[in-house]
Amino acid sequence: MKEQLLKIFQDHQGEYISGEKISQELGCSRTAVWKHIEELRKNGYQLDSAPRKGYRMVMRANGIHTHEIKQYLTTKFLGRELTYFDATESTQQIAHKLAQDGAEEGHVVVANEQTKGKGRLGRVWHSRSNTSISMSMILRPPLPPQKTPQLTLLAAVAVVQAIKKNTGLQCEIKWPNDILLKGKKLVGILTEMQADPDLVHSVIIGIGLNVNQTSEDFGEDIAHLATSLHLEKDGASGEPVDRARLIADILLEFEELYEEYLENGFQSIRPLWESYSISVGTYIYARMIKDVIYGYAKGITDDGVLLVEDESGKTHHIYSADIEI
Ligand code: BT5
Repeated sequence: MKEQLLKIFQDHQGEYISGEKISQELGCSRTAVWKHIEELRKNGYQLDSAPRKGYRMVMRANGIHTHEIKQYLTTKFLGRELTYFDATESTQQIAHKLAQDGAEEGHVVVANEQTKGKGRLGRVWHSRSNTSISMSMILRPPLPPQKTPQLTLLAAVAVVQAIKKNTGLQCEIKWPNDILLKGKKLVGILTEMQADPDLVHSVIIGIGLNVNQTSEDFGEDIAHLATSLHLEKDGASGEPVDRARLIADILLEFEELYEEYLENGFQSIRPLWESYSISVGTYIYARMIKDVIYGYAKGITDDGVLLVEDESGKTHHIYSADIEI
């Protein structure tokens, strides 16, 4: 109901709509309309009411509750089942549990704040309340385990395209899981799976995105390396970016790429990924747990493995590393 009500206000931006018209469109009583309006106000929406005119939305709340995302959602299956938290330790943790309990492909977990967000290798991911996006998608692809790193690359392409559509900003992908804007980290992607040696049960793709943070919102440890869409858009002077719309667009972009990928394989996605990548065609340091390789990044294989040629001409297959350019 709240989702439909938000849609009505969206279709009549800035205009008054009478309580009667709303009750007709929603098929409920005037009292029920009033109750829903009060709930929206509690969620942070500013709604004017005027005698004989009705209600008018003055300010959106920029929330990411299920109904706020669903008002924009146009996917077939991805995000149709959504679990939302005001705050949770990690959406990744919740998604793993849901997947174990049999959640279907396409179920998405979203949080307004994470208190124990995870990066790779036990690192921390900071997700502040009200300003960031933290979400985990549950997939059940018919793939062998070694192919699943490709899904990180798909997710990166989806996020870059959705950001471009929503803000006009062009981001860059740093293999394997970072998205940068003007050289600073904007997005981190964490792909994990539940699998037997030759069978994938589920893949959980976690996406952490800095949306409306100001510089003061980043702690000392990441202030020098992190940025947000708000900081880079219109010199931080513009309206906050609508997080719900951005989530809906990321899900749509990902769903389209995923369907294309399952049908035609990675070769149809690769040109897109390469066009946004800054880690290919240049000299890099690849830092692994025990080793560092310096060399020319020649490209990625169809399995998403980075190929680096060192100074002796030997080509290394890099499965996971931190890249410095
Ligand atoms: C990542 O790890 O970049 C993957 C981050 C995935 C986060 C999502 S949020 C939804 C889901 N639920 C979770 O609990 N996790 C996923 P990695 O490549 O290891 O990078 C981690 C490093 O990024 C940290 O060591 C910091 O240096 C830096 N960092 C942490 N928070 C950041 C932020 N908000 N913005 C930019 N950089 C950050």
